[in-house]
Amino acid sequence: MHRRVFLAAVGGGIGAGLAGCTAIADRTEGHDVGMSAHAFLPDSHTIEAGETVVWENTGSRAHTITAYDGGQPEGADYFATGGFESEAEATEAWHADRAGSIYTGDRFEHTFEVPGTHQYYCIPHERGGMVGRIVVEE
Ligand SMILES: [Cu+2]
Repeated sequence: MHRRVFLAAVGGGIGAGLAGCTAIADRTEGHDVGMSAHAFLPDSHTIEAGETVVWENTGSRAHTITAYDGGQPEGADYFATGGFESEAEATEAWHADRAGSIYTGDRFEHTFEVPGTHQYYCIPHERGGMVGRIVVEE
């Protein structure tokens, strides 16, 4: 029964590595930002306001996508894997039990409504330079 519901929900998804993320089942063209061992690929990605960015962990290590509290335009929604509502909440949860980690093939998406530069990082690999930004144009 449960399986049947799941299959119905992803019916149009044509097996594009969508495990655990049925919300983007209709998106078949792939991700916008991938990940290597310690980098977002690309580290800067430009979209227009109202567009959705899809990240996919295309590397072999676990990563996070964690917005910098102070690195968002005024009025922008906070975003982070794990659904946390602030950078402090995200980092505390990650240090406690690695909450917010995404693994190989996992995806995360966020819709950006506010123009400006949105800066984010990967908690375990920030020191190695794993930082990125989404530039949202009007
Ligand atoms: Cu990482």
